[in-house]
Amino acid sequence: MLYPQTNRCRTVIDLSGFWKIRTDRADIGESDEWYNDFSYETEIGVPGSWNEQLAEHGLMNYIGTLWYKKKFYVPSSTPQKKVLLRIGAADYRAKVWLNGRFVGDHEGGSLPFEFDITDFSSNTNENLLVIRVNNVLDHETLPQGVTTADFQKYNKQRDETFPPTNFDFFPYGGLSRAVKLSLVANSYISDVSVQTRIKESNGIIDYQMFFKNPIANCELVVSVLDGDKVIGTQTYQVNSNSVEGGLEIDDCEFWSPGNPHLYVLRLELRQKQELIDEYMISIGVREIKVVGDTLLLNNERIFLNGFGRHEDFPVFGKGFSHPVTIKDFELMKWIGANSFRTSHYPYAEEVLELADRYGFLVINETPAVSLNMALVNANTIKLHKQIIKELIDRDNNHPSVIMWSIGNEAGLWGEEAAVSESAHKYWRAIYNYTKEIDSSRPITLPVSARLGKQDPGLEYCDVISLNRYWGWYEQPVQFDKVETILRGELEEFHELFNKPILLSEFGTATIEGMHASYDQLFTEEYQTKFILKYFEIIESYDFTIGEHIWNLTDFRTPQHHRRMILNKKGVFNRLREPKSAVFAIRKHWRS
Ligand code: BDP
Repeated sequence: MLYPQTNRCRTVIDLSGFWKIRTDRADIGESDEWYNDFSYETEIGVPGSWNEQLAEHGLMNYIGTLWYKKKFYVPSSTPQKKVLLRIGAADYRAKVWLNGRFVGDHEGGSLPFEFDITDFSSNTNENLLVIRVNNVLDHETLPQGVTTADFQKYNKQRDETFPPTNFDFFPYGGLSRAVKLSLVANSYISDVSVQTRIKESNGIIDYQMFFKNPIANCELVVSVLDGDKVIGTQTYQVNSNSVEGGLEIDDCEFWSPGNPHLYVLRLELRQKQELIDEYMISIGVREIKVVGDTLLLNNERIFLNGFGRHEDFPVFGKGFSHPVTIKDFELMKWIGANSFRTSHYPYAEEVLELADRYGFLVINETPAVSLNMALVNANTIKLHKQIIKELIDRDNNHPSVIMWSIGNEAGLWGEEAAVSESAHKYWRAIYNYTKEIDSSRPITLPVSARLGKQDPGLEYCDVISLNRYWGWYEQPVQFDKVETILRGELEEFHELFNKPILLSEFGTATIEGMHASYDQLFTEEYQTKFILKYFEIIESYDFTIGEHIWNLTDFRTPQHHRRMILNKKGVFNRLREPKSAVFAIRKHWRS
């Protein structure tokens, strides 16, 4: 699925703005036919989560159904015949109606979905778009939901959170990314998949293009542009729904964090001399691979400095914001980071587009966070595969994406099933499926300390990712023990698995303004000392390939006695103001 683009043949209409909503606490909207129209309760900003925006309407902790509506016109003056409706993300599931007719549905937050609404829309009258969004999670969703009964079953009453989750970030609801219409020709380019390779000093681009409704005597002209200059062209007859081919760039400028050089691939669909459709994508030529216990970018070793993050900001919740994205990228650049992980779900596409340009290396994660392996079943694995397919289809062309993370910390509740043969079967299947779709990128599966060396996440990955909190949750303040335990684990896992190791999470909750002259949890000094200690240990081994601090910023979590409203492990607070650790990190990473 292509990101909407306005160009010589396409027009995008962005439906961002104020939408009208109605909460459906009793879930009667469908039987009462709200899809035909409903009397609205209030307005809401889209994109944006409903929680903080409408806290005064009782939506702060709302888990349930909310109906959205928006009216729009399709201009009759444009020559395009097809109308595509694309919803950037609906957390967690959506049903869509246009002018009272059911258009389709989608399960899974954080990923876009698209419908051809040509036959549903009018270009003479006003159209009414109605979307039912529901954020209830259960045992078969990704992430999984959890109930009070589950907490009791696992003897975790004291750990109950509100809203209940088995993960440590807020379960926001709503249309968190833009809803857009694309007007395209009847016969149009529907998808593009690009892979790049290095052949000595040349770059090779292999591609596959897909079309909807191809017509006779059509050709596809593929050009590579460097700035304004066309440096290569190929022409193909379009006889079916797809075309495969490739181009070679002589003396290619390879993409890397130090030089994020982007070429443009321009596709023109022509019939005789008439241009029917076109699409442009930026591409970076680079290769990423794991060789032995090293990670190589363009055949050179690369070390990842960076962060785990969240899509989280006051009022917007998970809602995409251009300024906040720029701010976060500037902070990461300023501090000397070269990478981040999209913990714990796919981020907005604009984030990856910007990462391509800034030169950040991204570990792109699925929303399979803290899977309770006693609860997974055939439906979970089916959905997990569907999400991986949608994620790779969406993000495959970004040079910034260097790794897929197929989950995070399965078996967090210590359930026996997490190390059973069925857990192995599950992760083996997910790992193999991901490789089948994209063999060009390494795969990882970050693990907690809970399952030790038994963790299937150490086996079904190309890079071992460890989330470690020695010196915080365990052995607080005892840095000698932290050193012994962490070194012991790193050496043991390297010996056992001979894979590169990334410290994908480590950090301490830190309240800005708290200080102590001795080691004291929650102080700014403790965060600094902890992070520098981890750096020292991680960097003393050749087989470690990176250090990702948890977290770039503070973020909202469900209510819980272990959290002061937010998870305070950010090195910047939720408003992006620095805690003092950032100066020590910056000095270290930039030297
Ligand atoms: C890790 C999780 C992350 C949490 C973090 C923490 O991967 O989502 O926020 O711990 O406890 O286990 O802060």
